[in-house]
Amino acid sequence: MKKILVTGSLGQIGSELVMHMRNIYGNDNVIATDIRRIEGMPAVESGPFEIVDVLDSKAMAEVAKKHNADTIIHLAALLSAVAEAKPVLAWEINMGGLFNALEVARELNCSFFTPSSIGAFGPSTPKVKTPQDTIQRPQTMYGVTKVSGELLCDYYFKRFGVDTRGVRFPGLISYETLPGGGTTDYAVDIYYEALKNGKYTSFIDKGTFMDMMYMPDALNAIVTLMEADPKKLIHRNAFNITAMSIEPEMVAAEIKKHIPSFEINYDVDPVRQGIANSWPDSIDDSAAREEWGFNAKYDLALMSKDMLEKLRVKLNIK
Ligand code: AKB
Repeated sequence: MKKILVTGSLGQIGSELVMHMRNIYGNDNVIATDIRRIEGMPAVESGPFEIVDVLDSKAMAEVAKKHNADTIIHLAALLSAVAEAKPVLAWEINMGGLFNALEVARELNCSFFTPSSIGAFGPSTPKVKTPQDTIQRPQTMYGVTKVSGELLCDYYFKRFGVDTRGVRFPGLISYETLPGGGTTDYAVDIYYEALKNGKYTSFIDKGTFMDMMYMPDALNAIVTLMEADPKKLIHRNAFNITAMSIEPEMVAAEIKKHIPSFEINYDVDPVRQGIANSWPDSIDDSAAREEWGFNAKYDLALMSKDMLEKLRVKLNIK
């Protein structure tokens, strides 16, 4: 990776990934793009930034050519809850954007990364230690776009030789940028509310296990996979990766170690609960460990400590 173009770079993953990769590859070598420009954001201010709507394939190709991109990290997509509320738009953005980005990668001979998700599984998938290769019949529009995306990336590799790679991300937790409209968002909101109000009302019910990961591990995973020896990659586009399988009571118990008066209660959102119920409780990431050495550093305890410390500073709470 020498010149890396990132789409959706002001979103939850992109805003941190751009800064992480600029530290590794140099500010000028990571071209941040997004559908809008937000002045003051580090990804906008610290290196090249271009407005790109991923549905405008011509504009995307022009920007990639202008900067001599050799790698595309395609992040622009709608998350699960928003996609369920706006399924037509979700198909357009998640599939149309991906198709356009893959075409640019094909034309310019770029390496390519795009994330899939635990949302690519469905109710008929084995729920515990979900295998790398298994039944994928999701019943959400998000899931449909994620499985289709995995297949499309496989196709571009096999048919056109595009060096496509990807992971199935679990819920991602970070203190920098909020996720927008996911099912796993409770696991981010809870830390903000713990510090601001000392209590949290969860839209996901107690006992609902889902895989999660702290953002630093997710950023490392992207870079490690993209730098991995291609000869060792058997799965390429849809590696299961995880750091922890948790449910709301476990997060609350961890927060209580730092804020003893913290309280959690529940007002379950049937849509997001339904989505969560259709996802695995835990996934098996042994293929990622074996093929490219994936290894998450943060467990729930380490992540919670860091989240609370960093958010205290960000929110200016003593
Ligand atoms: C979501 O909840 O939609 C995402 C995901 C797990 O893909 N965080």
